[in-house]
Amino acid sequence: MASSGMFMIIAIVAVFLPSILATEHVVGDKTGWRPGFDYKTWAQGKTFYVGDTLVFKYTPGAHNVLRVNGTGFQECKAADDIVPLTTGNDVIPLSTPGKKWYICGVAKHCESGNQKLSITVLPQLGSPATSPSPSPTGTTPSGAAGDIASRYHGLIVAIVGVFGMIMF
Ligand SMILES: *[C@@H]1O[C@H](CO)[C@@H](O)[C@H](O)[C@H]1NC(C)=O
Ligand SMILES: [Cu+2]
Repeated sequence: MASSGMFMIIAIVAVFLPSILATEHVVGDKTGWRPGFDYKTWAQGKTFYVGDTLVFKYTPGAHNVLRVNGTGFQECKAADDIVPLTTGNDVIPLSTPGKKWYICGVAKHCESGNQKLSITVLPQLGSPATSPSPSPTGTTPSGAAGDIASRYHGLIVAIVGVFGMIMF
């Protein structure tokens, strides 16, 4: 009979793994944050989850990062009271789901250089709003949630479910 300590360990891993595996997205990858890069295509190849972070890398002073709304994104305009990020290694935690928009506020980088990023942040599977509670049968979400499950959460739910079944 396997020890319940084993189950405890797996349960603890299941709880903490999402934060350990939270993805750091370096905007533009090796290119970083500058005009003339296709951030739209860059973002299309990625999935962003609550708990992940965005990192904007650039030479300090050459660019900045402004969080804007959808209108500001289209028009390359930030609200007057928005404080730009300027360190050149700006880390932004994605703490809520939904659409997020960022632009560079230096010169005409946004207007002329298309230096702007729009992303959609998905809720973390495992949060009460989206997650079916782990069931003893170890079922994983399917359909629309399938791509989320394919990352790691579904697997963890399945493992915990199966072990729970074996041990109790
Ligand atoms: C978007 O931000 C601008 C300020 O840049 C503000 O005037 C406008 O009301 C905002 N729009 C929405 C839909 O919140
Ligand atoms: Cu810029």
